[in-house]
Amino acid sequence: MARYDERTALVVVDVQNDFAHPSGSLYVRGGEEVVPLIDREIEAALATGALVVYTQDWHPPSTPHFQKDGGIWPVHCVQDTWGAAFHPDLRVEGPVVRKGADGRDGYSGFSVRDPRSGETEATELERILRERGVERLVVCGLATDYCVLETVLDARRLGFPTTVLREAIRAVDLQPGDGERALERMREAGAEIA
Ligand code: VGL
Ligand code: ZN
Repeated sequence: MARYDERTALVVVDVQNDFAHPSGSLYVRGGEEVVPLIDREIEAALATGALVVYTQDWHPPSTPHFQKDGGIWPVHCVQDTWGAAFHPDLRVEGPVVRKGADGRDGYSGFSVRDPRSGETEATELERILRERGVERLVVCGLATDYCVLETVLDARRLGFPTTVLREAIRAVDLQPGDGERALERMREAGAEIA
């Protein structure tokens, strides 16, 4: 269990059916195992008055992010579908940041990317954290080698001391070892892997 206080926020990355449920279209192996662990973190965070923020991958039905439209991923987390909904056992009590609503994508909770021009733009995540006086982050969720990785790298660029909850993340591992390499990159960026 991480330590929480009013200057710490727990960031819960993409704990959605398509990643966390065994019948999800981009199921991350072991994804459902992190849900009870994350719920315990959420409870501990809320008990100390810490903010809990959630991100949600939120794609339109067609986007260059999907294989069928020229990208690499099976269709997943399409807006307002079962796959995009949070896992039913996840306790949701805090602001939700949706990424990709307008067809932009990218993996970080802090920014979205225009798939054609490559330009990036901030989401509301940083503003939410700064407005509440958050100084330090604890990150968990899915997937280690994509959205967790990019969210943590952005958090470090923005200067937040960041702890990653190793037991409460899982990797896609398109290539064996991707998850381990992602952990190494997060460590090199100054994140604490707990
Ligand atoms: C993610 C692949 C595609 C993630 C999102 O949440 O890590 N991975 N879209
Ligand atoms: Zn996605």
